[in-house]
Amino acid sequence: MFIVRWILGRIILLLSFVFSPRGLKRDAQIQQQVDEQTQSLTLYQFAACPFCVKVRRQMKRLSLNVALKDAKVSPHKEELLAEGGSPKVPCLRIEHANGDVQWMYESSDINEYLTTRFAAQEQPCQG
Ligand SMILES: N[C@@H](CCC(=O)N[C@@H](CS)C(=O)NCC(=O)O)C(=O)O
Repeated sequence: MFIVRWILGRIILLLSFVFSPRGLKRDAQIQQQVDEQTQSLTLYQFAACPFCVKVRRQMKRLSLNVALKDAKVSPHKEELLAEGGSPKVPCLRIEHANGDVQWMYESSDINEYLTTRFAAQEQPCQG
């Protein structure tokens, strides 16, 4: 069973690499602002988890530089369980401006949050 899951994981990673989405292009100044905002985000994830791949692909599409933490290894694994409340991945840790920390589970919810927050910050139309 472990071998089958391992092979499936490698296939997922290979397909994701081959069909890697294009990242949207922003004006350098806007991208810098986005990079500053994404410093308060961290994705707890496993490399070959299909739900994590789904979120990472959306981050690539939106050109978001978000820190990744492998939740299979210490101390990230323990952090996720103790602070997030569940060992499940993907989980997005969001540090709000007022210092509050939110732990967002569910790949669809994470992608919706990222899209709502960042998709509008694209390269403005020229002319
Ligand atoms: N519905 C969830 C599914 C996430 C999920 O099943 N993640 C698996 C890894 S692929 C996991 O965290 N398993 C470990 C656990 O449940 O403790 C999503 O879309 O994010």
